[in-house]
Amino acid sequence: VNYTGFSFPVNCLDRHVHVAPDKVALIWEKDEPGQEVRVTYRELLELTCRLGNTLKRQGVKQGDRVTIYMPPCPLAVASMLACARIGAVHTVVFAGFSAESLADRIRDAQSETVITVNQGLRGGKIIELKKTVDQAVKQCTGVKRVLVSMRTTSKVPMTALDVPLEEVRGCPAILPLLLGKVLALGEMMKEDAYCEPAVMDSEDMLFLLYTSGSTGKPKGLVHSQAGYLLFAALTHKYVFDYQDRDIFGCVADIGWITGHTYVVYGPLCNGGTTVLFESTPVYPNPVERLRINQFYGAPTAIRLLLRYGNEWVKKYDRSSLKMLGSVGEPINKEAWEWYFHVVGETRCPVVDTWWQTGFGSDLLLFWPSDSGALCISQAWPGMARTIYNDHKRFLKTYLTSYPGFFFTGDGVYRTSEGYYQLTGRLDDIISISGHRLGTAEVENVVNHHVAVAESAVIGYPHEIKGEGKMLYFLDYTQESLAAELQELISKKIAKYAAPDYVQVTHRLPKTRSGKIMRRVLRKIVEDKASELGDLTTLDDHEAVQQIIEGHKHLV
Ligand code: 6R9
Repeated sequence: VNYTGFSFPVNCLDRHVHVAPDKVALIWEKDEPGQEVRVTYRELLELTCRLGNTLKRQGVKQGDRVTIYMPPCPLAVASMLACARIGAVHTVVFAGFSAESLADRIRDAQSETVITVNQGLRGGKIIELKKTVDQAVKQCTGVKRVLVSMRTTSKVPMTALDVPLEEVRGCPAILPLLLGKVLALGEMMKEDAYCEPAVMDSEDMLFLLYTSGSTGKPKGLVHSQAGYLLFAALTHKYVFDYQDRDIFGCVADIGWITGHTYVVYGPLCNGGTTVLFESTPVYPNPVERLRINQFYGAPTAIRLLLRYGNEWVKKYDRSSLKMLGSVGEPINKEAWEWYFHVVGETRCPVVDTWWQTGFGSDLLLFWPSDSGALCISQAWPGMARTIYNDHKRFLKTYLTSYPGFFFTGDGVYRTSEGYYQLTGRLDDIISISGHRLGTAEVENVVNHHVAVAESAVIGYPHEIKGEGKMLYFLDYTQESLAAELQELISKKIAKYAAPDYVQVTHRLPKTRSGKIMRRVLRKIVEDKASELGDLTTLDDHEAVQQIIEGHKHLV
């Protein structure tokens, strides 16, 4: 078979079905513990084709945008691949976003089609995803159809726009995803099991993914067909040393770029077996049960897990692990040490991968001067080509600050040997009495304290110093440690680095992918709690309210 010229679902599916049809492509680690579902390459191809044909019959054309609002599940992966197969552009929206955020993204992408499920399940809790879609769609006149799959047995109200994917006329509702096997039924079953892949140009749009800037509305970064896939496959193979029979466990939601590249496209293009985590998993259990070889996740999860101590990690067999990855935020020293020594038993290299939505894949891999702006001098295949409908903003954000370079917005140290260490976002650098201080530096020291799980250091306007410092931390013992932490920072870094105020909090405001939203905290300490800006990615609004309340009593 000559695959040249085909769009890449062929690269992710057909090519492997040819040589190993019964190889497992996806292991879906469901919310219900221990009930994993395995989907082979043959089954995933069939599901993708039937769904691709369904989309076509519903009127979706090459170049049309399709919004996917689903938790990680085989049908969500098939939806992404089905869009790619027919040349449509998918835009996955994290299934935790509100109706408003979803509506914003549907409108910006001008999507006429939404794919969703009746309900989601997370930590045993029902999430009314279809209801959220209904609310969002009411605000988007352009939406012509909503394809609905069943994740749970509950019927939900259907509207005139809805197309049930699995309903079988005259039969009791059969719930393919619940039966433990993915069978294409209902609307999908009426379709042919093969769908001819569209022929695309290498620079055609493959997907749009929204990432929220610190100000302004979320940017829809545009990824291309060929460059993106090449980079995804390449980095998945070489960064994680992925071998043919390995089981790859990336604990990212598919609504984040990490999920696109390292749950879906990278592993599937390499013919691998990839784990789809639906819930917040108790990691060591699936590592033992599924014999995961590479484990890839965010520091925020590692920091929380290490607070539970070593015993519960050690009681599970982790001998299958060969490689550990970290992504999303700077990994602090304590978390790194625990990950390396306890989780990986000093046997597994920890690869810290720094990149952004607009990069497509990992770009800098490091562990170890001067701290400066991290800029990139050359283009790479996986880089986003533009911001959807706003090319000027793309140029302004990335390409004009340092002419001739791609500006990342991150700060970095480089040693004379050429090692890099990320210090956090440049807008998180605090300038005190002329000293420039990265927030990550102070947090590194604070996080080392036994009572602190996570912390955030924030600058605020200070009459004398220019900027003062405010420290937030998560305290599990709940005693006040302010004085102790101030002393610790003075000793480990410098006196000027010690915070003026310390506020104890039980949760920090974070994005859905686990990044601490320091700009929200900054507004609070600047007494501008009414101007918090774009909060669509915030995962816990109550945490912010508590911090605002707590702050009133502090200063
Ligand atoms: C992949 C992803 C991008 C921003 C980026 C940087 C931070 C990501 C990091 C890291 C230090 C790492 N970041 N990985 N900082 N070490 N290993 O996270 O994409 O959601 O677009 O965020 O995340 O500040 O600029 P995205």
